[in-house]
Amino acid sequence: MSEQTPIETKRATCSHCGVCCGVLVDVAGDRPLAIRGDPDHPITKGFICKRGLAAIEYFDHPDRLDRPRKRLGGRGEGRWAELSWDEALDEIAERLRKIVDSNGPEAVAYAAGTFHGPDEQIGNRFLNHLGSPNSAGVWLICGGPQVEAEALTYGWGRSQPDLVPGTTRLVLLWGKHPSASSPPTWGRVLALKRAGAKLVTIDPRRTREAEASDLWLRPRPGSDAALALGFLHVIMSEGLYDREFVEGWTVGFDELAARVKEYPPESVARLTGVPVDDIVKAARMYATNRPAVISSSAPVGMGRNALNWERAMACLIAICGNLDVPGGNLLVGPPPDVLTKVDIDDYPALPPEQRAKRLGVDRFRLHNEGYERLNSAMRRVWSGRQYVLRADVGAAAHAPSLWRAILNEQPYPVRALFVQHNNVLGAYSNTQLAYQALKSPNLELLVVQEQFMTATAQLADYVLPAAGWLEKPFMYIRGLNDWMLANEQVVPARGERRSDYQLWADLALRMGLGGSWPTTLEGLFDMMVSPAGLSFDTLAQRPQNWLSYPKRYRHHEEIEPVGGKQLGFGTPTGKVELRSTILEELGYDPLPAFEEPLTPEFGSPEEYPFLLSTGATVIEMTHQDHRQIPSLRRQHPDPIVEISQEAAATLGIDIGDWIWIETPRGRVRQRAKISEGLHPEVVVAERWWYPERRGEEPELYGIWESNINAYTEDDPELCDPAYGSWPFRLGRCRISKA
Ligand SMILES: Nc1nc2c(c(=O)[nH]1)N[C@H]1C(S)=C(S)[C@@H](COP(=O)(O)OP(=O)(O)OC[C@H]3O[C@@H](n4cnc5c(=O)[nH]c(N)nc54)[C@H](O)[C@@H]3O)O[C@H]1N2
Ligand SMILES: Nc1nc2c(c(=O)[nH]1)N[C@H]1C(S)=C(S)[C@@H](COP(=O)(O)OP(=O)(O)OC[C@H]3O[C@@H](n4cnc5c(=O)[nH]c(N)nc54)[C@H](O)[C@@H]3O)O[C@H]1N2
Ligand code: SF4
Ligand SMILES: [Mo]
Repeated sequence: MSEQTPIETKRATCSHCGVCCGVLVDVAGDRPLAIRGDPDHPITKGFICKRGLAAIEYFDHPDRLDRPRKRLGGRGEGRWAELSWDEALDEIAERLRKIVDSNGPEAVAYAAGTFHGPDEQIGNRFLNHLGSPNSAGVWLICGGPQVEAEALTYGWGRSQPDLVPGTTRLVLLWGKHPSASSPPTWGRVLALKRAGAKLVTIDPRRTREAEASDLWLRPRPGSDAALALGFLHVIMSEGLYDREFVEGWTVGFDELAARVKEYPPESVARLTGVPVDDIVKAARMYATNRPAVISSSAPVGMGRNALNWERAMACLIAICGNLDVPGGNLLVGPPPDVLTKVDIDDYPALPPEQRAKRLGVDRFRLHNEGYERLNSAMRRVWSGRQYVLRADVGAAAHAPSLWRAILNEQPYPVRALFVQHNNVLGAYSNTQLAYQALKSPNLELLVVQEQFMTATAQLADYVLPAAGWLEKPFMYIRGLNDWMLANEQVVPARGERRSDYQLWADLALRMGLGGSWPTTLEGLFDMMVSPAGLSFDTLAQRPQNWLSYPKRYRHHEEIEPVGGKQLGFGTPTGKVELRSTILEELGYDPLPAFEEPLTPEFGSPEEYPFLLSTGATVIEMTHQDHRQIPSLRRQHPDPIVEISQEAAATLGIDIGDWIWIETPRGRVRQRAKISEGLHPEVVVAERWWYPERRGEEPELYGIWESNINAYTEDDPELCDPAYGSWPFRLGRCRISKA
């Protein structure tokens, strides 16, 4: 950079996590110099966290991938040849064509992680046009169960906490840790509290949220569905629900009332470990302090009870009159005049006979038939718009079934896997099985697009360098937000880094796929905003670079333009379905219940006395990302396992001791943190890898040494029976000093 290069300040959107904070970046030529929060951003109003502040360190990191590479030796040997993008794309397209010709398009699968930029999971568009139903990924254990449960119950997407100071009277944080996972939201919760709202937290750990609460419940991990049914029991038997709403707008109330009779507080106390008085008190507080908001975790309570918990919570919100009211849980839909991520994914392009081949749907039927039924019900309230529920949520391939299909070639061979923004060997459960699948000769082609070498990338045939969010334009319309925002890229992509979208556009061209494939991400964004008479540039450059839509409440009371009837809900009955028609039609229990989440064949309490929870968010890292960023790593140098004071005393463990955490599948080492107030039966371990170690086999950055996900369960028996979420946060373990 020359002395004279002028410094310009550019607006951008941090995409290190889904909070999407607005930031200002000082730039000289093609170099970002400094970053800070943007006080004029409509939502985050100047907030920036440690990871956002470290974004330039991330951009400049010497280990960032800058050139495509191709494997020379065996998978994991670490011998690579660099090649150009064109060479890599030509070769990949050639191999892909052969695979599709011999095995059909379903032999091509895709695994993508959580939000890391505006083109997240954009490969879905390619798969739909290729004819493959096998887009897997993390949604089934991230926000998926909540979105699905609310869609089944309300016919609407995921409800948004409408935190309104002076209006909202209670906030219930249920397995939610916003002080780390969404600090701007935590700020709003604290402001509400100052304005007089009550705060209730339900978490096995004594978090900051728990400490700030008027009431903290400390359930055993995995028992939340029982707790929610216990709340329903109290509220229904004491008549604390909203009679008018229940009578006018719900179906299945009597059946639900009969079901929750099986969950009196005394039984629920035994199942959850929460005292009877606290169960009753929390239920009464939630029902009587209206309007109240429930903000629940994306990734809690998975496995057999994923939908049970989310459905029970959806019923609670509805019967207490907190649904779609000011200060409650608000229903929001896609902006009316632009195309969203859902439209761009283009699910209708996937032929019905291919949808039926999706891996896992023989068992987890919501992901095929259920999705079609949801769509036909929901489109009525969505002005005929198709598939407003994201297909990667509602019609996803089941990742544990994908690994098994690769290994067993059943029900058919899977020959190619594309991975984007997803460190497979750390993200899923039982990742030793995922590892075997990625190493299997049955998998002829493994392509990983990444920013850094990871254990997953080490096993790839091609590793392609990914541009980060400073290097690509931003425009994000999840589909269920009431606003959207656009900004230009801050700096040109360094080296040969490219956006995730670019890979698919270039491959689509080579494969001669249908659909429109603009050559750049900006071009794709133009396509999305053109119905509003806008172009990406005009929106990104104007002083107010966002579109927002006025909040609407009580959508169900609106009058339909044709017929003059009230709109109702987007379910088959047009009402809030406490008893789900779609679950019943598919042969599942139509009412929420509680199932024992674990059975002794997956670890007996005698041999494995602790309940294992994994991976609550920490502010200095996003999942497995940021381990290599020095300023952040210094604050969290080692994998941390939280144990209770009681367990530490019994086992003679001190703060900072390395301890073994052992499940029936194997053991990992992490450093003990004595977590004051943690449920004494509970151990909370992390996912971890060591970017500073050797990447080649057998080390693979120490992925087997400290990554708890290597040894958790993903057996289909333990997954949600209808939706497929695996029990990634729940197992049994024993611990000892290492
Ligand atoms: N035990 C346990 N397991 C869990 C969880 C848990 O709490 N406990 N949480 C689950 C949840 S909710 C989620 S969402 C998943 C997350 O799991 P993943 O989606 O795998 O998340 P990350 O580890 O954040 O990111 C994966 C990789 O994306 C790369 N990356 C970052 N930005 C980009 C980009 O723009 N393009 C490309 N191509 N690559 C990029 C990073 O370098 C990183 O290696 O993990 C799940 N797994
Ligand atoms: N800093 C940071 N922010 C992030 C992310 C990140 O990795 N780092 N990831 C992003 C993503 S993809 C997601 S999905 C969200 C996740 O963020 P959140 O939805 O807030 O979820 P977590 O922090 O994973 O877990 C919340 C709490 O659940 C508790 N918990 C664990 N098991 C149980 C249980 O069985 N019952 C109950 N009631 N509580 C339980 C944990 O102790 C933890 O405090 O955060 C997003 N934001
Ligand atoms: S990483 Fe931090 S600054 Fe970036 S979007 Fe998430 S919360 Fe905001
Ligand atoms: Mo997530």
